[in-house]
Amino acid sequence: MAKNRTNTPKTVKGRGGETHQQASSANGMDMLTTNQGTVVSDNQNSLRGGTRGPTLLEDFVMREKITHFDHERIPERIVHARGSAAHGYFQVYKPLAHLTKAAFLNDTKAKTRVFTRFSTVAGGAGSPDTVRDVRGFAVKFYTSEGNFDLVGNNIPVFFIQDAIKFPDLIHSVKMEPDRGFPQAASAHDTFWDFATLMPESMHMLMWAMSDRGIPRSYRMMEGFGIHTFRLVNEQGKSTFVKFHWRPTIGAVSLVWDEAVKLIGADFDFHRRDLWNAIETGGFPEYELCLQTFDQKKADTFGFDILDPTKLIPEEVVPIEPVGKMVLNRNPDNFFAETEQVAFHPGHVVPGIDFSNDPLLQGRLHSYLDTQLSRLGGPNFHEIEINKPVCPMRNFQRDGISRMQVPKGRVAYEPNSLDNGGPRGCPVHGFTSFPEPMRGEKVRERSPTFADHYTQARLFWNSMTEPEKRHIASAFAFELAKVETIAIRTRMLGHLVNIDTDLHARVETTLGMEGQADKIQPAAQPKTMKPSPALSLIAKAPATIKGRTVGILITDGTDAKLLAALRKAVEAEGAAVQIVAPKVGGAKLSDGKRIPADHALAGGPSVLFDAVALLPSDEGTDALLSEAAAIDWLRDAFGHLKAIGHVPAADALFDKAGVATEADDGTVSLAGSGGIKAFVAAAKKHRIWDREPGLRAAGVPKPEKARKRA
Ligand code: HDE
Repeated sequence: MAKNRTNTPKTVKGRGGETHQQASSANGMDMLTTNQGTVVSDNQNSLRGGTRGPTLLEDFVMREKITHFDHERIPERIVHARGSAAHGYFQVYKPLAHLTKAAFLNDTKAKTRVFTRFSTVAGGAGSPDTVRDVRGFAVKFYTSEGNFDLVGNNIPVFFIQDAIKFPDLIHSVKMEPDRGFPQAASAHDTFWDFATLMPESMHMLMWAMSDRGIPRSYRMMEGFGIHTFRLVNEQGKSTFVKFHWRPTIGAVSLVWDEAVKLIGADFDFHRRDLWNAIETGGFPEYELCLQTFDQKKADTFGFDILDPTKLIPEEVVPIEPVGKMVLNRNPDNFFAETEQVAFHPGHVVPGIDFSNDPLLQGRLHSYLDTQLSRLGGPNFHEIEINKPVCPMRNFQRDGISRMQVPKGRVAYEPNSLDNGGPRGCPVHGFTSFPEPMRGEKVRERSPTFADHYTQARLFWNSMTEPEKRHIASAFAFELAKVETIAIRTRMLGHLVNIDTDLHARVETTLGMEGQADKIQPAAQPKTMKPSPALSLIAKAPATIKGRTVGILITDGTDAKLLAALRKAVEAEGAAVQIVAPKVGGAKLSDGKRIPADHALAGGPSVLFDAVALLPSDEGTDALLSEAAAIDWLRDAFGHLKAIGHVPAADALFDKAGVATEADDGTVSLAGSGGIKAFVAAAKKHRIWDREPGLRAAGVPKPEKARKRA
């Protein structure tokens, strides 16, 4: 057979009569075959009756190829359709035997393989990345005892308390069924109609409207398992647990105007960011942290640990870092891996167990069910990305796309014909924690789930002032897109119950003072002690590690300064990207030409975390008539970024209406210490003090006005 397939260079005729040297033959590469293994002679022309005649039905090569193509898509995920993933590993810091018998949480030497998929929730598979939405954070651990999936989000609470409401929630946020829009957006009537009729969603709404809804990068966001789970140790002792992921380079977000503009500048911003970081060796890392507690402690919380709309403040139960996940390899094939990966909260290993959270309980049904339609049948566990790495044997048989070829007569158990066959094992097998059960069969929610405002208020009270502004303006933005006035006034009524300052900011930004509905809470909200750990800004590390600094250059840019700036930025673990009027690059002051990463027209400043403008005098003259250059600077300023500049750029600042010494984020790079000061400013991530001078939305109402209202 091999002999028949030796490569002999071959010249084939193209459609237009041109000739192609067939790469496979010419380069000694494998020959192209059909799916049945027959070598294809010509992949350019279908079989015709005469060169100008009809295509023949007989052409099995073309028909196989096109039939396969016609069936390339599988149903996209009904939620979390848009996502990106990466391979990596997880390693535990020290054995957790006191908490769990799970092997991968006890063996400090084991590098457990993982596959992690990040996603948005509402949009379709082709929707943009930087929309306001919750992000999925799903990790598949291929452990020595089977796959464990931690299928979480970047927000620690959820909209609803009971799985039976999930289809309603998702239908309300998806495109409205009659008109087919808006895509990937909560800012429309049906979402807010539903949410305002479901007071239990109030806490989650606060998070979704906060900066958490617009993360800067999948590499820079936290993850949460949300529900209370159980860890069970060798002695059978159960400990409640909440799972957290913390990115080691800090969690930071976009600003709203930037997120909106990014949708135009780079539809795939998060996907590209994750891919590029891994390709260039900047491997994303996240610490797995646990909050563990027992029932006695839980009884002191004042809320129900089975209620997924509640979190446990870290100040009440500290989080303990127990291990690290490193994502160090991009998928080889997006479809085969990222698209076909099947997560399921029910994929657990001995030592990890569920609680009775009614949302979690419903999820335990949904994820297996959804794979049946998405992946075509019950054998999706045989797809490469879903296969456990430990042995997998049982008597399940057949079904669509069965890959395994089980041997022998026996497909049942017990059997006496196949004594070597697999049997259940009470010692190593998964055993459920024997939680005592009692109660009547009811469709009823526990009264301990009734408080819908206390933690929404806790979240608000734990925010810094910039974060409060963003939350208030996000509510106002979304409600302004809601056409039905009654829905807006209903939401204003809920905001009164959450916090009067928040309500005042939103009603003023909307211009709807005094129109809030009166809403009687089911349980009177309480005021909890603020939890500073809930604020992103308060705990943002001073770093530019993993960030990108965009530098605008022109012909004649000071080569020495550029080199020094690049060195300083890269020394901090950040990347530099060069933007020039033309992608061919620019000739620097030393006569050398350097290429650009972006042409100015395709490299707006929204793509970068901090920017520097290093044009020459002549370069500035040319940039003054480039709207893209003015927008570059204006947007960087408006998006509160650190901006380094040289005196030659002054005229550009004038034209953009930005002062060269506007604040400590606009830094002259010319003098000594300029680069250091710029890096220090960039490490703040944003110059928050600049914001009130730029945007009135969401600012607190003057005290007097509030009292009057
Ligand atoms: Fe999901 N969810 N979900 N979800 N979810 C799915 O499973 C569902 C919920 C989450 O990258 C689906 O394979 C129900 C909470 C992530 O492939 C589906 C309920 C949390 C992903 C499904 C919830 C999540 C999904 C769609 C309410 C955070 C993407 C396709 C009871 C803890 C996983 C699929 C990936 C995906 C059902 C609520 C996280 C339909 C019924 C709460 C990260 O099975």
